[in-house]
Amino acid sequence: MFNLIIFGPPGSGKGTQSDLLIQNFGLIHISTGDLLRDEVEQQTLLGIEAKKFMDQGQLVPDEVVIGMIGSLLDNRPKVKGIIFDGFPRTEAQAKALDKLLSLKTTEIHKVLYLIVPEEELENRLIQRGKESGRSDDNKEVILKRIVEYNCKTKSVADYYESQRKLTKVKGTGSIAEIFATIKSVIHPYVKAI
Ligand code: B4P
Repeated sequence: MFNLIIFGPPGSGKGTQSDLLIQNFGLIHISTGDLLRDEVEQQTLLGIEAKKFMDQGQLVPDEVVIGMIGSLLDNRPKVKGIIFDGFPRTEAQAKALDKLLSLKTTEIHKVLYLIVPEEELENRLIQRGKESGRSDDNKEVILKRIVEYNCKTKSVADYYESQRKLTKVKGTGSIAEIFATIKSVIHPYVKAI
């Protein structure tokens, strides 16, 4: 089993590159952003609570997100590997993930850190907001999400650096160029399909 975290600030391309990884490597994809948006759309209790945080550009509380991932992993049969996209976003989430995976006698093997300058992040998300109408992709909320990332999420990279699992990847350039770099990093761990 090969477990990968795709890490980076909002708009760095985590979702975009995850889609290519699924197509090329047959890994299972777990995106906490997508899971939370599904809950919001279905107007579940969790979704109603989560929306309040998401619309303010804040992180959803750890216990909510960790609980969601915990039950998801429990319901997964054995798979070739998992891409975690947008999770963990705090050190508490990272430690909880290590625990959940060790119960399944597995671990995180690699963390890819997409590096993108702040101005480019803002431009990408403003553009996506125009095209998709996502309620958190407007300038005011985008700036709050970037602050939240800098305060609570960025340091998660140090957690994985200390475990020697972190690889920084230049997240600017064409989507294909970035994916080519990612492929070269993960090839030793997992075969393409
Ligand atoms: P997410 O859904 O994870 O959203 P994101 O960080 O904004 O997007 P991502 O980095 O995946 O960017 P994408 O590829 O789409 O989170 C949304 C919210 O959910 C959070 O703010 C938080 O409230 C909550 N949440 C989620 N997980 C949580 C957790 N673990 N704990 C607590 N709260 C949590 O790319 C963005 C745009 O850039 C796209 O339009 C794409 O087309 C474009 N793009 C991508 N690559 C490009 C490239 N190379 N060049 C030009 N454009 C590119």
